[in-house]
Amino acid sequence: MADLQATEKIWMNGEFVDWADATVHVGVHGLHYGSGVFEGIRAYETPKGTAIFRLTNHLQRLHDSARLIRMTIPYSVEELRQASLELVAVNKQPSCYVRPIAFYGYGSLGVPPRDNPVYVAIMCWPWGAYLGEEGMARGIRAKISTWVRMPSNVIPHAAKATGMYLNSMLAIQEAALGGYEETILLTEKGYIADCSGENVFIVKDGVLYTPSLETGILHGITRQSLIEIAGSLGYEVRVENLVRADLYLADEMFMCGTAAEVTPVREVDDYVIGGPGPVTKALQSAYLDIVQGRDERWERWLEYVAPARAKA
Ligand code: PPE
Repeated sequence: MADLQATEKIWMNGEFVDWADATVHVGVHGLHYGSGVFEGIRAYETPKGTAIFRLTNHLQRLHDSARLIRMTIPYSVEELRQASLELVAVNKQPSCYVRPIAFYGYGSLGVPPRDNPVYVAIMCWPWGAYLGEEGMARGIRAKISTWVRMPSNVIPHAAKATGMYLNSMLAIQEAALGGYEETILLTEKGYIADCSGENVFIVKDGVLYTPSLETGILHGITRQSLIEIAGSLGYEVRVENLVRADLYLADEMFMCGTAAEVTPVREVDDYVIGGPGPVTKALQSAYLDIVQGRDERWERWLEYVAPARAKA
């Protein structure tokens, strides 16, 4: 994973500020209690200029996440959409990762937020292959975590909430210490949920399978996009509960997410699944064609960055 690479500006509470000035007080509520929501979005270079993939859908999910934690974001989806497009333009990034975040700011401390304002920021920076170029090409080694996915009656999973990621962090650290590149979390009942930052698919006898939303996974926008793309390529996709043996016996397996895109998995818990298979390769290349504007049938998912209007 790449180190955070600074760009020029960050959009913060309605204005563009210099990267180094986008700071908060150590007393902000969000820092103490993980009371925030965020998004991960990618902008890609396309033949028609830079476009952000499914930007509006991501920002709608940000608003939904906030609603689930009873937080009101003081900017509409449309305002955040304009801010994101302008930010990418102002920072002159042909392709980058875009990270909006909203959290309770400085006011009172104590668990229930009271007069705390909601701070909103959007950053963007270059972020290469999440699980490495080699992982994209050859597949990664994953380990099922001993940490269980936080049940949806603990924190609702449809919320991409900052505090939730402590669960992911424990799981990925455990896997990394064991020499694996990613981790897969199970539900309390032992069903496959998702990874530290990706959803999961397997292929068996030519059919694609992915866990259902009832396992408490994040409603991945990449997962949903791939279900539609796979359908258009003529593959059958079944959304159903999977157990670990389904992974060990899979013909193919991959993880997907905004950051990870479509990353093949070649081993799970040292069971060899094998290098990227034909279905994984077909979906990976279809996805990369779509996000990079090489497939006009999916043009509706691309939101173009106009040239910078004004420099803040
Ligand atoms: N599950 C989890 C737990 C998750 O964090 C992500 C995204 C997904 C599934 C896939 O969601 P989507 O991006 O909508 O397809 N993880 C984001 C954050 C990664 C990070 O390390 O930070 C991402 O991919 O941007």
